[in-house]
Amino acid sequence: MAFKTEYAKKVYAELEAKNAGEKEFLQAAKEITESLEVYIEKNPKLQEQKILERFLEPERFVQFKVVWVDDKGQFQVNRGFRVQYNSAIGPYKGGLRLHPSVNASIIKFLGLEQVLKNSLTTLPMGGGKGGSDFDPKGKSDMEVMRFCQSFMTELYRHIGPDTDVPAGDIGVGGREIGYLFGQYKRIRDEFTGVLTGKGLSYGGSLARTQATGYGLCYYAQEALKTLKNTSFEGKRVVISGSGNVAIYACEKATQLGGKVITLSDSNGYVVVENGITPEILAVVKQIKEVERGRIKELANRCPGVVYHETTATDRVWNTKCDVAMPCATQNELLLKDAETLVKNGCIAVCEGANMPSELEAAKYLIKNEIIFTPAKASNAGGVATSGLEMSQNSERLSWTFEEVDQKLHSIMVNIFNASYSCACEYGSSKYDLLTGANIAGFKKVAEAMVAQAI
Ligand code: NDP
Ligand code: 2IT
Repeated sequence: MAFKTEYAKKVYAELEAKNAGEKEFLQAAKEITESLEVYIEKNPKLQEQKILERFLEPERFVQFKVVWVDDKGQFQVNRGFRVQYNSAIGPYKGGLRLHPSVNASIIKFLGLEQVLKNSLTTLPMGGGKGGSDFDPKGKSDMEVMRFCQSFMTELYRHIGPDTDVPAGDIGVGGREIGYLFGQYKRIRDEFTGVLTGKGLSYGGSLARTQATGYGLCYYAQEALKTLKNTSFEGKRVVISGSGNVAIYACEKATQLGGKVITLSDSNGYVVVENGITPEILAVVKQIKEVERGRIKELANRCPGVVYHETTATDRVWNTKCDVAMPCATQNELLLKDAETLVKNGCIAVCEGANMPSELEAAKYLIKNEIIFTPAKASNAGGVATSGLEMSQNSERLSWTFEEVDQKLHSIMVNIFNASYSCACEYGSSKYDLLTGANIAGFKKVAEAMVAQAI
């Protein structure tokens, strides 16, 4: 175990015993605890206040049954979750994930990450996360609608515009948010900003769809400039995933002069040696957003696209690149992938997904002075723009795309500066944005928790 202080060691051991077997949750908690102990050591009052014990325990965790009827008239049963992790600095805020792998461990890891991420945005949002093990793949629109309505029939009692504001995540986009919002409104008889990522005709914000991917590139741009005195111009960029985050990261990286070579899904990846042009990306959007198809299909529709089935050895990270952007899911970039990337000359790994790199991979990259932008900082643009959607809903106005995009840009620059400055003060080196982001996010939450005795 890499803990330096007895305090952190003890708190983590207790957490491990209480949450036995929750692999992803313990992974996130360990990473965060390792970072925070440096800060707590310098602020011993926080230890007297038992701040780590208080911070790591979620305020509330609900699990519920979701019963719905499929197109064949058969009952189906899924499990729904919401963790309301921390409300010290604002109402709980965070997405809903629909994926068969969803369980308590995954929801708690995402909720814990969200607390620090939301603090980094500087907007008044606490952290929460939710979802279900429902698999939207292969389901009809009507099945998704019936599932969402049933899910909200339980969730509505736990949320509200000043209590807890969910949004999208894996498997939850505009369609699902519409069905969820409609059901909440029917039950509560109120039209409020209870969800973000809404459609533009009923209170959604311009640029929310693009925000996570664009924000990731804005953050990466600052990191490239500050740490390596360079930019996206002419860089080979390897992106994993082909969902919301991956598509808009690809769009912005290309606009900033990069050449995006790959996209992927859970079956395989496409390589486009000459770079994914706006025309090719339009086909990707058609396949993924409209047809809900597989990335493999791109090879049938565009020349110059080669499809690879992903295996233990044939991995998207084997593609030679300058910048790697994991934008699919947790633990998709392993230590061996980090080693391959470094060997092939990669200078930056910028996380779009939540916790896409296993901890050993992140440490290896930082030690080798590769730019490593941790998810909770570099993918905060999505939730930041959700925060801007909440502001627009509160004042019953909507801002232009340019206004929102410009605010997003300045938030991402601020997040970079805050995490970089804490990396320089507390980290193992100026490349240690992981420690930097954890401490920068934690400071405000800890101060508010102490003040409120929560
Ligand atoms: P989408 O559902 O739009 O896309 C998810 C993508 O990741 C798909 O290409 C999917 O492929 C792939 N994927 C999912 N699970 C796996 C898996 N187990 N192995 C390999 N690939 C997988 O989700 P988003 O783009 O919204 O989310 C992607 C990541 O970004 C997640 O980690 C999410 O938490 C994070 N994130 C999202 C934000 C947002 O605003 N949407 C904000 C901040 C972070 P397949 O179709 O084969 O499943
Ligand atoms: O992980 C995340 O930050 C998100 N899925 C976005 C959450 C939000 O409330 O917009």
